[in-house]
Amino acid sequence: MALRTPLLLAGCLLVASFAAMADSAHTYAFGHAAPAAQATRTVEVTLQDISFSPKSLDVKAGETVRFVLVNKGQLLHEFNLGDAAMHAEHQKEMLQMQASGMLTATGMGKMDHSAMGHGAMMKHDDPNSVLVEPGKTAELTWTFTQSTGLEFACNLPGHYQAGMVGELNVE
Ligand SMILES: [Cu+2]
Repeated sequence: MALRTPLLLAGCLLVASFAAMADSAHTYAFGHAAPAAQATRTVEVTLQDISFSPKSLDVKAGETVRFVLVNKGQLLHEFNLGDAAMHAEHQKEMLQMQASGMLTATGMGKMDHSAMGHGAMMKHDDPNSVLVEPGKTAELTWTFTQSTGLEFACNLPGHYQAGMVGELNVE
């Protein structure tokens, strides 16, 4: 039995890394994730219950921006870059993740190995999004490639509808 657990873990990691590779191949018309070292500008965004500060952001096409995301609330929040249609889609996924126990109101749910196959398919690792637990700080660095109108949003169930969304103008 001593050998069995590491083997199982290795299997899980393998599944996870394949999924991550598939996801990183996913492309976005408005840009791509970048290493923080490439950023030419840092923007701090505060996440609260339930809003963002500042409420809108302006960036330039071609700019690589390091977003520093400070969760000063009591709830789990997300910072997600996309257009309104992308956010609507992601909200459906987040609802499923919450229903399955992967996400709770305040953090990531417990990992249940019996649901591993299911969980790997639904895990939250989109390159344009980061989850920030209460009291924590996270980062997302993104290169914006073309001028467009985007939104930065929290897609946790009910948060977008409660106003946790801001305009992100790429000029
Ligand atoms: Cu939120």
